[in-house]
Amino acid sequence: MSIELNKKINSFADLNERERALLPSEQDILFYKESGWYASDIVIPEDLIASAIEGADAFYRGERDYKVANINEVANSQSEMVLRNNEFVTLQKKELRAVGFHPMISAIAATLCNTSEIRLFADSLLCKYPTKAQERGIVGWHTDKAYWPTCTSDKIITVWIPLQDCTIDMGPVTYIDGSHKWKNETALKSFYSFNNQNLLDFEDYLKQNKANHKRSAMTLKKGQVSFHNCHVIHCSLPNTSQKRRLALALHLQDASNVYQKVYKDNGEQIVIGYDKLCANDADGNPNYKDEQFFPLLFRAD
Ligand SMILES: O=C(O)CCC(=O)C(=O)O
Ligand SMILES: [Fe+2]
Repeated sequence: MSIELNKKINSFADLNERERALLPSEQDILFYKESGWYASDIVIPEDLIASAIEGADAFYRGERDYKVANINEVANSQSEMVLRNNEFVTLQKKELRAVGFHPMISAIAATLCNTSEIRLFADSLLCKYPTKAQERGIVGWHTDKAYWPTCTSDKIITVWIPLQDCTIDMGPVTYIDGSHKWKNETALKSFYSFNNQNLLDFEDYLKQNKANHKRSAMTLKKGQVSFHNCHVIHCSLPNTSQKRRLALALHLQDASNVYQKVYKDNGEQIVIGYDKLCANDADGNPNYKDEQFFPLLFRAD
């Protein structure tokens, strides 16, 4: 088992002509700015997805291709709970890395964020099994940035890669269009937390305050990928189909992102899980450019 990361840094030059044609157009970039999300064409080859599914199953059986030192403090579900969440899987399993670090993923992210660099921040392998009577497997309304107050950048982007066709009954990720523009509305913040299984209070708020909002469910075909800005409010509903819904989510930093010290109202410093994993910089603060956990994936040379 190797502890070496694949050090290949992709760039636009790694895309073939067909792939370049699938990059977001000027109009797509405008759409992303306005709506806060973008769904790509089919950009991940079918064989890579088939192999990622095998890689996910092997990961669940406990197999690893790369060893990551001190990997604790991150979600690592051991059982077939209705919503299974395992983090930093691209650093541990080669087939999941092949999809997550695919040059098209970083190239689209860099194009949408208008950034010169894309660096990993985190990833999650999310398996949503069909709903059981007691457990419904909801991801409650949230913004991803709410988990990372220690990040300076408002451009961090999440990539959601379903590993099969995702139909509406499978509980695809669902965005509120344009909700990244609500980021300074403090009244909203109390509603969302990652495993908030109660979607109703926020629904009431929306009814009263955002009557005209539009929701977009990412019912994507296998190989399509959706991208959302870290301030976009989103959730996912129960999987009422008969099949499991497997998705790889990647959280990517743009070039500007660095660590910042932040404090709770009571003065206590906020420390997120990743701060305890990564190396420190010269000032003793978490280094969000740590090559082990936050490798550089793309440079827009
Ligand atoms: O896969 C899901 O249901 C939710 C994923 C999510 O919240 C994200 O990708 O940011
Ligand atoms: Fe999310």
